[in-house]
Amino acid sequence: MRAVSGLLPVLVLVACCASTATVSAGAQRGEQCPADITLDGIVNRADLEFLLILWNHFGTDADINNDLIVDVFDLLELLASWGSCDAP
Ligand SMILES: [Ca+2]
Repeated sequence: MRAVSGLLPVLVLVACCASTATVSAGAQRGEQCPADITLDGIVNRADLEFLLILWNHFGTDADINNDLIVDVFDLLELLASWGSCDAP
């Protein structure tokens, strides 16, 4: 039960935001800021939405670490990069 309740915030976020996000398979990630999936110069909620929508998918733009699957390691990298791509 504890594991299920831990996933609840993630599931709620996906449910709430999946309809408003758009997925562009052709977008290229910035080399300076690979977690900036949406290429807007900042790693934020929009990037998190893309990652969660594409969770467990292969060969997508949300595969930040290029290991061919979107998983917890991509999420951790995104969270570590949170904020402006120009920040030191
Ligand atoms: Ca990955």
